[in-house]
Amino acid sequence: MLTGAGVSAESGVPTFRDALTGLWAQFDPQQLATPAAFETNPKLVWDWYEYRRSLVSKVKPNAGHYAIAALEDMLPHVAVVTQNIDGLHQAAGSSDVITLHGDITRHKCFANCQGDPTMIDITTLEWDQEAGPPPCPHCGAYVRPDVVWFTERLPVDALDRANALSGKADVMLIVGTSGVVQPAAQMPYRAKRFNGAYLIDVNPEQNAHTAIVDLHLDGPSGEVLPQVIKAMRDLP
Ligand code: BV8
Repeated sequence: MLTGAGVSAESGVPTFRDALTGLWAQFDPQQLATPAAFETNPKLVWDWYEYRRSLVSKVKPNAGHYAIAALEDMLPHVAVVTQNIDGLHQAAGSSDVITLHGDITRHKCFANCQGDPTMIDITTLEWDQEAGPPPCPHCGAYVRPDVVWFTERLPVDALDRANALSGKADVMLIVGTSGVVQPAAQMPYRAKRFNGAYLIDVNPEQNAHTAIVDLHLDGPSGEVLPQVIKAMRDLP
């Protein structure tokens, strides 16, 4: 699987562009989700992630996440490569999830003062939350969310494993992604080029991958994927 924000839309998690509401509405995501933006205005970026983190803490996986998890009992090996930072695939029971862009519930030192990554448990910290991000208890640098920002390198192990699995996929289900952000958007091309994989896109809209897929399932993943599971179960 390659999944994006669309698979979590029916759980109430705003897609990346929709998350730009209220005081963040006037910003382009690539302006906010960058180390430069955090250095320039740590409170603005921190508060945006705290807003999204509070949203994610209130939602549950939807039927699309559960259908993806159910595939594990029906197929020899299912892996989920996700761009999402909401942890909903894991919450739905998917056991092999590669989080290419990190996890909004985790935090680390912006300077990685104890080595990359220097994870920080913010529940153990006391600070003036109105002032923005807490200081790192080791070095005093700001604490940041453990997500991959634009211009930052993806976690090497996650990217290597995602590339390896994509290169030997027989089937790739592409769910809920506009297919714009790199290198995640490369995975379907790798699957097709290196293993002639059958590509299936689940998305109510055309997107950057529509041109290369073998099958486009035009609908919300929370409705389409349970039907796919049912059809597989009803197979003679
Ligand atoms: C890097 C974490 C380099 C933080 C994110 C090559 C060409 C051009 C540009 C680049 C390139 N290589 C690198 C770049 C730059 C950049 C990039 O790709 N820019 C794009 C915009 C052109 N990439 C990077 O900077 C990456 N880093 O390359 O480092 C490097 C290399 C060496 C040394 C140093 C550096 C890092 C990219 C990661 C950025 N972090 N997220 C956070 O979330 O805040 S990206 C973030 O945006 C998400 O994780 C996701 O990846 C992306 C949003 O895309 P989608 O998930 O697809 O969501 P979107 O809203 O766009 O679309 C939703 C879709 O769902 C729609 O199609 C909709 O129709 C559909 N949908 C809606 N409802 C449903 C549905 N589908 C099904 N069911 C529904 N119900």
